[in-house]
Amino acid sequence: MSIPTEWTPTHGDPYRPVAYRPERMPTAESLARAAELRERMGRRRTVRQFSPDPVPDQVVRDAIACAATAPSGAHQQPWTFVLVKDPGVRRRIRAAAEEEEQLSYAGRLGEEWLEALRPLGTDEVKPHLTDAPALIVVFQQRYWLGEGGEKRKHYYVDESVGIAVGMLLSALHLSGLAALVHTPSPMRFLSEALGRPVNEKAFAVIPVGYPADDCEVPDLVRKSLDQVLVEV
Ligand code: IYR
Repeated sequence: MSIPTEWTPTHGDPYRPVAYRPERMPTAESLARAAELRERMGRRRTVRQFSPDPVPDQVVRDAIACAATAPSGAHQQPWTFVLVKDPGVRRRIRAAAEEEEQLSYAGRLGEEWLEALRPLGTDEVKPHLTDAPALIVVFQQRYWLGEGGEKRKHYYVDESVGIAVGMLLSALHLSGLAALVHTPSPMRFLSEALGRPVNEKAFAVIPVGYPADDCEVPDLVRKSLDQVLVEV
């Protein structure tokens, strides 16, 4: 293995392969780990009622570091994670999100969308944005912006950031924290509230914390493996 160095843009660099020889996991261990992981992941629930109890900062930072190991188009790693703990900033984000959601739930979403959401019990009130002790606001870098203002295309940005968010949710859950993927629409206000550069676009707001003592979740059933897997 080469010694890891600080990342700098690799655009146009030659291909420089290095050996990759991970130790092969014995099948019995693979089976045991896979079954355990399936069981643990099956216990993850999206939480909308959070305890205000603080979470260990390092657990959240480690989860973000896990997310940032995601594969990405041309390895461009087109993501920025903004960790917001400041109560004033969280209050401003909540106020702006609720302003948009009021319009959404009052009709902007349309009847079909509102019916799809009904079993989830969501509405325009978003207490999780101020109750959860931390928000991770995920931004996608739509293009690369150099210090002198040069721009370069980024590829498969939605897919890359989506994969990273999946890995973030897994890492948070397996580290004992609850989370919610919140996508207020439109999300432009987040760039302003967090002073992000023009090449970044908000992707999701992820409140993180512990479930409230009286937390409830919808009585959801997941599709069975048979319903989602086709083997050919
Ligand atoms: N963004 C709104 C509406 C919403 C949309 C979907 I699709 C959801 O799965 C849940 C909610 C909100 O956050 O309430």
